Amino acid sequence: MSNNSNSNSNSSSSNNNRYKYKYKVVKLMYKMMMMLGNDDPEVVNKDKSSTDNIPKLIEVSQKPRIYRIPKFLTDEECEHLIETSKNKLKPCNEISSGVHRSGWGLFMKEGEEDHPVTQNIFNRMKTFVNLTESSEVMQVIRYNPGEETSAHFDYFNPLTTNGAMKIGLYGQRICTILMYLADVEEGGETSFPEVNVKVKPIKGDAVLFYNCKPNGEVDPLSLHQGDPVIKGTKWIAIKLVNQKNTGSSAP
Ligand SMILES: O=C(O)CCC(=O)C(=O)O
Repeated sequence: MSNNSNSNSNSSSSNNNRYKYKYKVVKLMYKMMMMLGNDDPEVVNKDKSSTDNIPKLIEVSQKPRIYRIPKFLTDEECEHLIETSKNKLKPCNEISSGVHRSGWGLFMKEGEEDHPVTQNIFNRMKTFVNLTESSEVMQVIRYNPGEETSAHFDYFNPLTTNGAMKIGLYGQRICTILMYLADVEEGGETSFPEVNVKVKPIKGDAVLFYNCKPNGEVDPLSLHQGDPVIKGTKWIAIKLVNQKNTGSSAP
């Protein structure tokens, strides 16, 4: 009898140990999954209130995920980006392929991204997304009246050899942060024709949109374009946020 009770208590304590061990393994796996998940530049503070002194995200569309960020940049930051770029712009059709752009632009050199003003902007972006080292260098574009960018996707197409190679090298362009550096008198909206959304350029505001669905698949609804400017000059800065942390920048 006593032997039996001993063996019962032995087996129940070994069961307990087994459960404890299983629980620890599951907890560890969950932790690892969360750490891996942190590589995704997901939106992190959309519910923070404006009193936190962090620009607030306003949802414009759920599918695709589009957020407007009022007053993301200060006037001084907008002017800094315009002043440091305006004498170096090249016709966009010389610097981009596959998409019809008729504006003027430049890709910042990596050293230029080290400027404290730019670093400050990147730090602000990091309150919203996981800005990995492999994210591409910032681009500044100016459009005069009549100039535009045709409808396109920012994601690399995983079904093409070139797209798959770029995903391997730089990581998928999971989302895009587009900042407006000046007001535009008329036209120049950023349009998402698949969902009938138009974002008006307002100096200092930004639009953050996801090129991929939450499950990581590319999102065809993220098709977007820069409508022709009708009156005034449109200035934007673009930061493409890549998923993978390779320590290098895509061209
Ligand atoms: O000009 C815009 O509003 C959009 C520009 C754009 O999508 C691009 O240059 O890739």
